Amino acid sequence: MNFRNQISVKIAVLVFAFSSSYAQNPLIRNQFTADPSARVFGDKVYVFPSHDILATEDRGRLDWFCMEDYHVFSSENLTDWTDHGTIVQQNKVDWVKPDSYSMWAPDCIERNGKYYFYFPSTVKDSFTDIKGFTIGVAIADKPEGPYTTEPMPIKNVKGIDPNVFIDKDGQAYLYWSQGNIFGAKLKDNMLELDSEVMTLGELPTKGLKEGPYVFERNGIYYLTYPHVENKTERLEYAISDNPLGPFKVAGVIMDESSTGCWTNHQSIINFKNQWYLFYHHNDYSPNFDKARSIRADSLSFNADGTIQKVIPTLRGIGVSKASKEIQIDRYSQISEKGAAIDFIDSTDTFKGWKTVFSNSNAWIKYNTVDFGKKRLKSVVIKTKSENGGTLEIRTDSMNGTLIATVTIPKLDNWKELKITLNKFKAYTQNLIIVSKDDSKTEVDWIKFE
Ligand code: FUB
Repeated sequence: MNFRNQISVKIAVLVFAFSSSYAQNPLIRNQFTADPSARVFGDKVYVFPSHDILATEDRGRLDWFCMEDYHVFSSENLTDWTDHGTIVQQNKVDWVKPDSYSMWAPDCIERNGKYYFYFPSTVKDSFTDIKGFTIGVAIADKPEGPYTTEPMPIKNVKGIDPNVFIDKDGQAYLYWSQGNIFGAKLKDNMLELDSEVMTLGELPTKGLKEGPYVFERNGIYYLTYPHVENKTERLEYAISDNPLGPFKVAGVIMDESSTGCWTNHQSIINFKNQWYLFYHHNDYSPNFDKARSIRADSLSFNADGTIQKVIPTLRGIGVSKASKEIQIDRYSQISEKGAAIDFIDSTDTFKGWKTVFSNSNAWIKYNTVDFGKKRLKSVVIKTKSENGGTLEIRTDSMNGTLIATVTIPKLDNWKELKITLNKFKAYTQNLIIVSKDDSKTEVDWIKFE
């Protein structure tokens, strides 16, 4: 490769590695992601998800999960996520069957300044006495890598969905699943089991259980897991006063998906004194639920330590900056009639969504927008309209302060219109966009300048 080519490859890698997406739900906007394992390392949240891709005739198994690598993402503010690129690939791990496309749900944990990334995959034929799924480890000095994979998987582990928990006394535990949920102590080297494998058998006996994720709060050990109680997975939890149980089933964290996504998969973190649930849904692939996208919503505890059910939202978490494009289709609330969400281009769902207003007084509410304190003078709205229309932008409620009235001419194609603000309201505001006529008017995003 000549010098010029080397430079352009380096630039391409840099652009890719630091590409950001501006998130509500789903968090990642340019690729499928699933099974999020979120971790707080230093002052950032890192998410280690699975990476769904679509199978083809010569890649994976059609109509099934297809995963060949892992990326890691990080954020300081839960709004802007940085993709640090690929950290582990199936064809670069000694023990992984390279055409298995089975790099399922992973986890990562820090110990003594090293980052241990645990991932399941299908082991090469006659590589160990285990057939099918087992679990391996890759180690790095920084959460974003580079990771070096161990040549052999962890001995005596058969299954998927690894999760590692380190207790206050320094003892580490590995959990995984294969129909049931299993757990064992890990040695200090984080690479070998240090106890018998236990089946955590106090969980529901009927219906698949997988995806364990354990955390501790106020002396209570929470074992969270997706479980098929009815038709699809819902997120449940059990509690104990010991990391390996016995556990007592304690409740549901998130109900089954209302649109039928068969899997869900969770992790729970506390970041800057707020608890968050990370999970997934097939937002970008409504007709195929093996191509999923990670999401996050806030989570709260009752005084007795039980978990309040989390209702999935599109708005998700994080503060949106008024000066960046605000995707109001990731709404906090929407009127019952006259406002709907649709893909901008159903043949390329990663182009995202739009809001479609079709009735007078239809509205959409978008919470937690930071206007800062420096006066912003105008609003820019990317819109189109069949016959022309009027939208009001208010803060707080339908009767809140009217900050702009946007008169939109008939527009067959998307156009960015800029309108002077009537009023400026500083700091954090909730926005309400209200249609003032019955014409079909569409909005891609709005921002303030
Ligand atoms: O992503 C593949 C599998 O789907 C995961 O390992 C399970 O937890 C389920 O989410």
